[in-house]
Amino acid sequence: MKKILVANRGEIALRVMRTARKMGVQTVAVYSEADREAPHVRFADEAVLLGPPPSAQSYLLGDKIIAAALELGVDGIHPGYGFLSENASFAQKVADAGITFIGPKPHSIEMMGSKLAAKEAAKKFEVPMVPGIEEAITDIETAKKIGQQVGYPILIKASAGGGGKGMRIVEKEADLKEQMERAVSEALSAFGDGSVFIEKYVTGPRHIEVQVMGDTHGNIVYLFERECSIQRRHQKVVEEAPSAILTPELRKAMGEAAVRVAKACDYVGAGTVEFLVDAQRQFYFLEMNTRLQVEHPVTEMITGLDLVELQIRVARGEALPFGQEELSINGHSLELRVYAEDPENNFLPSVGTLTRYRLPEGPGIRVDGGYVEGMVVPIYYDPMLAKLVVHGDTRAEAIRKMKEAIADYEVEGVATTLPFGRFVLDHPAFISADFDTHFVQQYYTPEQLLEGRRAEAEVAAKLALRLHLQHKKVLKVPASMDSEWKSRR
Ligand code: MV4
Repeated sequence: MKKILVANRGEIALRVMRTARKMGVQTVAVYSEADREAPHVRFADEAVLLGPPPSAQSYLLGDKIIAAALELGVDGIHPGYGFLSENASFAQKVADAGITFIGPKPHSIEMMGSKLAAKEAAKKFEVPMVPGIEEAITDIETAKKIGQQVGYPILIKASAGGGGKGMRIVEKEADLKEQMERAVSEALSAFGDGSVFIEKYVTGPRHIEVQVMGDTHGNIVYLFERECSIQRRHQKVVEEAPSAILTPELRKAMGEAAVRVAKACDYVGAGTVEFLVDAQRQFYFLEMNTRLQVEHPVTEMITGLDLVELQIRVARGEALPFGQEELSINGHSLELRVYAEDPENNFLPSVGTLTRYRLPEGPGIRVDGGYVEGMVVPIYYDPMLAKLVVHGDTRAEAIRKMKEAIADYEVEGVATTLPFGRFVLDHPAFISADFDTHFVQQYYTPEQLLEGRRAEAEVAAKLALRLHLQHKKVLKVPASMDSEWKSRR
């Protein structure tokens, strides 16, 4: 593989191209009119304009991207995350054009894209699943029966959904009919597929996912877990690896279950198997994401591996350069997603110009970003500015480092989720690792940040007062009295 096109933008496009360059592979960027000056375009060896800013007219134009790749003699396409990354027909078209799709095979993407097909496949491989049903249900009588079997509350999920889209909680049988009808019609309009299924609703679970990596020689390993319970409306905010609650036994059981899920869909490349873990530490398979995830850096930090390099190597047909026994966890890593969103104002996107933008640096600090000072944050795409990632020998050290890094991160011109990150890291429930997916809902109100700011303002005021008083004292010193203190200044 000599030339790779990255069908993405922003931080992930840059991150992929950095590894490609490190491996001596040429890079091609694609971009929209909003991204003409973007760092991923400047970094690439070549760049191709796709069209106007909206994704549907640029980053989602699979055929145009493939045509550009053919013209430039590209032999591999990396899709990043989002956009075309989990589009089986795009992966197929790339292969049909004689280009390597740096990711799983189209049929693996397709199988895991259907939550029902995924559950059916996983069930044959003895992967624990939430009590419920692995078939699409249409009639209310069947639904009632399942509800009675598993007990309320139950959750109706859309088969074509995922990542929290198309879910409905039903508290009691009396609500079932109405909620089912709504779920089906929502699934139809959102995904063009009205298939829904039912699971027992696990209350207060943790969301823990396992990174897997497979090659074309039938080897699949797990690269341990990421704890992703700190999320807001299905948008992850803080991720960490390893999870503070897994025992070595549970880690091995979940890792091996994840590998079985990957085997069930004939997986190649980097993938993530999502689990729920309940208060009794039982784990249940939820779904598999057939892409490199946003939060993959925390796995890289604790394993010392470059996941993009591994993706490229297995896409070239190389065998994984290690076996499961050779892998181990080193230290602890945290990631904070820095969004241009205002946490004091319901996380509304905060667009504007980065009038000041300085990144923290130091040992154990990594920032994966795609912005520089002076850039405008476009309204067309995900408003993530960067991922702030730290590594420490222990969880406590990682938390300490993250707090320092947040303090050293300077942004002016747009509001960001940095203060929200500070709130999370200061919270006793986070520090003691005693939290679940309801953390934000349970503990966060915008007033908490205002409190933090008041405390900061108080310190600033005290400092100002002290300086003022010192200054006054200096002024009072008569000019003739040349004290040692004065001459030293
Ligand atoms: C669940 C659940 C509770 N019980 N399934 C949300 C994302 C999607 N992957 C599945 N999700 C959930 N499925 C059962 N049977 C709770 C969630 C859930 C959740 C999961 C992971 C991370 C954050 C979450 C927030 C709310 C609900």
